Amino acid sequence: MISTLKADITGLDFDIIVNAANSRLLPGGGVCGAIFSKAGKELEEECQKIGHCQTGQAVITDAYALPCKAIIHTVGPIYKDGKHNEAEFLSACYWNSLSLAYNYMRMHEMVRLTLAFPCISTGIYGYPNEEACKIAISTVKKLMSQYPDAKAIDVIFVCYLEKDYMLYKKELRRHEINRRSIA
Ligand code: AR6
Repeated sequence: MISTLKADITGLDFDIIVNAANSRLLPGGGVCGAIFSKAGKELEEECQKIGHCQTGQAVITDAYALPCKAIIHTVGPIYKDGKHNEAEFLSACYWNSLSLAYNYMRMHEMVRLTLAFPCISTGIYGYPNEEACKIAISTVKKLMSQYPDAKAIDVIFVCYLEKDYMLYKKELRRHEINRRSIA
């Protein structure tokens, strides 16, 4: 199932939450800063051992003091003008995070898994919100249609801002209407 929620992602006890990280896996600001400060120093230590993550890629760590079980750190693109493969990189963030979550689910012999995404790149990295929302939803839908086993993952788009929450609700409704009209 794919859904949306307006909340602070750091307070959620879903199985995995996703961090909108930077390539050096340092605390930074935004949702990343909040995740690092609530998870505790050990998260910084684990991230420094990993060292680096390229734009569009994702890595997984323990969640330490956070209520979730694990954190996936993915590095979104810095939005320039839309002509620097920003859409491909943003889509890769969602795709690679979902793939990691799927492997985690299999490795831990879980039947289902809950995965919470923030609106990657739409804060400090400046990605236009509506476009980012469309890419996020269409990427998750595409992966699930190519790999039906991944439907065991419940994806929750966690919006901090009301405007993102409205966008996600509208876009998810649009997909639902399309699905019904195809069926
Ligand atoms: N829970 C859920 N979403 C949040 C929270 C929260 N607690 N706080 C902010 N958001 P941003 P980016 C939303 O700037 O654009 C960092 O310094 C926010 O409203 O956190 O990918 C990193 O280290 C927005 O919708 O991430 C990188 O250097 C979304 O999270 C850089 O910023 C993403 O905003 C990454 O920039």
